[in-house]
Amino acid sequence: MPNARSITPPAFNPLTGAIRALAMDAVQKAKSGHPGAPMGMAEIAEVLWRRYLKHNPADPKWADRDRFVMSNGHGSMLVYALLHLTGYDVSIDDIKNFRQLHSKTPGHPEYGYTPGIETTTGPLGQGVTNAVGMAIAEKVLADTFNRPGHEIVDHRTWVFLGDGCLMEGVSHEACSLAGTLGLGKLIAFYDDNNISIDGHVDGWFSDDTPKRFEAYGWQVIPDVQGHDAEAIDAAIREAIANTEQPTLICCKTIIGAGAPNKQDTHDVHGAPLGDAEIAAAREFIGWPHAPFEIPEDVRSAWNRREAGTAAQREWQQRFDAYAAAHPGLAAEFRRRMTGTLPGGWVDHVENVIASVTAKAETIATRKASQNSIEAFAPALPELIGGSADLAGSNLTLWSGSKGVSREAGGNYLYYGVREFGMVAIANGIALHGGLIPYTATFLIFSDYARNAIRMAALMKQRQIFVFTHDSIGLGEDGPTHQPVEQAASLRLIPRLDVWRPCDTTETAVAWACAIERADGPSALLLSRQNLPFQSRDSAQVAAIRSGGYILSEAGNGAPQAVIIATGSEVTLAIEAQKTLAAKGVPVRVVSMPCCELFERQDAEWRDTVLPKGLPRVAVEAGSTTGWYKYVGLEGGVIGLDRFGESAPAGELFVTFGITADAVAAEVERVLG
Ligand SMILES: Cc1ncc(C[n+]2csc(CCOP(=O)(O)OP(=O)(O)O)c2C)c(N)n1
Ligand SMILES: [Mg+2]
Repeated sequence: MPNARSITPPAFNPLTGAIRALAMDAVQKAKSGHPGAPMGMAEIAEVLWRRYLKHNPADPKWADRDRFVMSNGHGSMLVYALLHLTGYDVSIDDIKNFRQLHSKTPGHPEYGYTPGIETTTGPLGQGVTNAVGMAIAEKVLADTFNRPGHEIVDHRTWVFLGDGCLMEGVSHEACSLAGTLGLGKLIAFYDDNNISIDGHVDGWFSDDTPKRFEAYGWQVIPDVQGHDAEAIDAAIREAIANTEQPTLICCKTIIGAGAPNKQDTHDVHGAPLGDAEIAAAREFIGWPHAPFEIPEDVRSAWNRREAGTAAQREWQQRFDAYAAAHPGLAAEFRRRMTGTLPGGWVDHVENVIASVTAKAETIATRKASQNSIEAFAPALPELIGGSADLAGSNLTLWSGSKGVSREAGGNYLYYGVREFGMVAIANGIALHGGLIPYTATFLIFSDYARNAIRMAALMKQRQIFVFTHDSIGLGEDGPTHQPVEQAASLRLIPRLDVWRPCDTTETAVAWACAIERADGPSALLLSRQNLPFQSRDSAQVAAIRSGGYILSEAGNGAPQAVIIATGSEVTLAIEAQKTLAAKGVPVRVVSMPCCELFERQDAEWRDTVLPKGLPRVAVEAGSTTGWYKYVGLEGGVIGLDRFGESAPAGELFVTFGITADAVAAEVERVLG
């Protein structure tokens, strides 16, 4: 297809010249990286970052700053150039260290490495989805905290995205919901350069993007000349004026604009330009300075420290007036934004766990989870729930749930059937601060959300995943819905705590630990079917927080073996223990609701629970592979390494040999 795009090329100036030079020089020095997007978006970035973005480079954590997300994260050098030029703690040496070990300027923007980076981007489509979450967080917090005459939460979320983000399905999930919720303070710039890695996109991406976003209910500003500062400025003003709808500004750009021989080709997407082309570009854009040299007048024209400090001071004065009028709310806002749990939390948790334990109910752990939410949420207003259209199955609603809508805030998101979007949106909510998101679907569909789960862990975000229907125990829905490998595969994700509680008490403790865990996400794998309550003394209840503990010691002498079990299979382990006891074989039962937490305990605890040299058998209705690290090759594992079947649950456990008798027989086999 011929390229029928008519684009006004940039009128080069020193402000955008600085961005282009830093991008091409840093990529050249690193011998890797992506100069195309930074050079193609230089004008858009200059207008947004110098004229509109509300931020203070001197305080990147200012609560009411605008959030900026570079969803096309491969263009990281654009953000690093902007952070450096506007005065964040990103030095020219940091820019020279682009893509080097432990630098502040990693290959893709990484949350926690660089001041001013709001989220980790690179996995295309997720940045804009995080941004939707940030805009939702702003809306919800504004609804909670603002009072007449006191708009203390009032900021925008800005996004850069490219063809790749729009091709990724998750952008549909998120932008569709953003339209429904009317997120008027969300403004995205589409870098419409007609290029992705394989070349001109006409052969694989011919959507009518403006129509697509109009259909979502967005305001779309089409055909903006992306190298014309005044056209961009006018589009931004139009976007800001519309407070009822999110806005997509479609900017026609030339990838790599400024590289005279390579611009507008996929060659500039992700490779250094080379010395000759860089020299030609310097000439072309009128940038005579040496690599990494920024003239003082350019530097000061970019610097935003003074303006940012003044903007923050103005906000602080308004916040002080708010605090005088509403001291309780102001204190609560500060608490929420620092992520501190409310006063009295520890006692509250203890009371909840004591009362759950006293009730000793035999119910499904998904129901126990709902009871936990019901018990914890009133004390924890930052909890914001949601499910991907399975509220009635995941049991994520509680009596105080209020749905977030176009008209109002709330504490519950009806995410619709959008698992990946849900978890990535919730990452944005967590990153924004002030809220703790929990999200839910069937465990089997955690695979749909998987990369966003991984991103939560990578970014150390507090998010709680409620994954119900955790095994063949769900029964009749059959193998499409029965998880087999999901528990094991979630345990492979570094820094993700995976809980599979066996009863009401373990479920309440799992919820408490997940809420208290400020530096990473937790997944709660919960049963559809009822599970018997296990009785414990108070030391055992306390030991649940160790991730693995002795639930039932051998009653008839020193244990000859240990059975390790999780979730619904704990009861099989207890039955097997009785069977073996009757045969004169004393065994210990260890409940292991959270392997990751168990592994964070000291060696003494681990050796006490799982003494060296004692034969072990593990039982879990799922993939056996991971359990061999606990039982060793001489140990035994009762599990499931094939797909399930559609049938009543009880029949399935028997058919697949996941029974108390099978566990007992396996112990006898292991003991020889
Ligand atoms: C989910 C995901 N798939 C693949 C990639 C690899 N990748 C990085 S950039 C890119 C092409 C992006 O095209 P576009 O967004 O148009 O960026 P441009 O080339 O215009 O800068 C791809 C496929 C990725 N980063 N994330
Ligand atoms: Mg592109």
